[in-house]
Amino acid sequence: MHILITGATGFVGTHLRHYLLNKTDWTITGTAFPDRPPESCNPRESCVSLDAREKDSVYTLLAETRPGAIIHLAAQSHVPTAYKDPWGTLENNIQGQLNLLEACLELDLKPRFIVIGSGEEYGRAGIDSFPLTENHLLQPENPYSVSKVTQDMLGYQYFISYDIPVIRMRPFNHVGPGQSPRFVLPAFASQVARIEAGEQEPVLRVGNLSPARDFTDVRDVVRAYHMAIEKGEPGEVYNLASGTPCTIQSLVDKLLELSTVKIQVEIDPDRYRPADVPVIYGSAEKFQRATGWKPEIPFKQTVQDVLEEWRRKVKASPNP
Ligand code: A2R
Repeated sequence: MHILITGATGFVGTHLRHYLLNKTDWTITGTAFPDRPPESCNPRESCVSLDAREKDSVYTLLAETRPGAIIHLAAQSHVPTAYKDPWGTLENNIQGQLNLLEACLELDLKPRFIVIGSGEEYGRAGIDSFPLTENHLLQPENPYSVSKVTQDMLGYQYFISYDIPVIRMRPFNHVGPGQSPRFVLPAFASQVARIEAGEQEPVLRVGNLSPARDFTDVRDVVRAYHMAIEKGEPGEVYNLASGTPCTIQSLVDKLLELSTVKIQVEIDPDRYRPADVPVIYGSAEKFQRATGWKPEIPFKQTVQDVLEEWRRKVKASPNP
């Protein structure tokens, strides 16, 4: 089996490539943005530059590689950036996926195509709707989640219209080593590591601590994507979630528990988002029934691993 992974050098893509190289005998083509050269490759993978917005480049790559599966991870994945540049996010996320689907059509390819949506597609929901199932209304509240609803629906449409075996995933928040400090856990863990190293005054600057989110370790997420390829039902949509809400406050508490020094917490209004959905958590029961997947890594372990990662980074190079 040959698999194409777009966005292969991103947070999830990096874990996914390592996972698949360890657990399968598949060969991989991984794509990275043209101005971010791919890291060195394992003999079973080739790394290529691709801007998924460029139709001809996508067509050429698919014609050359003719993958049996595609996991399309390439996306503008950061909500605050989506507020700053809504069209950039919509264009990037929709165009990239459309190019891949159209290329499959033109080349008469039928790869198992994993479309990555988001738990954010559900937006705000009444308190009695939790945990959210796949049947819940989609009410996206920011440009990023609108782009994800569109990717999700495009995937469905190409399955219905052209029988491309698209399997749609709606992962809720995922966290773990390697995530950019633009995201909440590494943003806080990097500060704690700097404080411990004496590089920052002992004040942790945070945004709104009250929202509750559903966190799954990225290593459980990539295991799920592998299972989706093997056992997911084409045309179906699956949530990927822990099923447990966790407030940002409790995430901060876990970090403070693990810290070796005493730290004060200070609210920074600049870190607030225009609209923060108060609670989101989902049910992955449908996916569990289809594949047997369950998250395995406890959240405390994830927090510990991310903090350790930042301790190493700060030690290796001050102000990483
Ligand atoms: O934005 P960059 O320079 O970090 O590059 C990202 C890349 N990417 C693209 N590659 C090719 N053509 C494009 N038009 C394009 N747009 C973005 O995809 C980055 O290397 C990768 C995505 O990785 P992350 O931002 O680290 O996202 P993550 O957390 O790995 O999420 C993977 C998927 C995305 O669809 C998210 O929306 C979803 O899971 O949560």
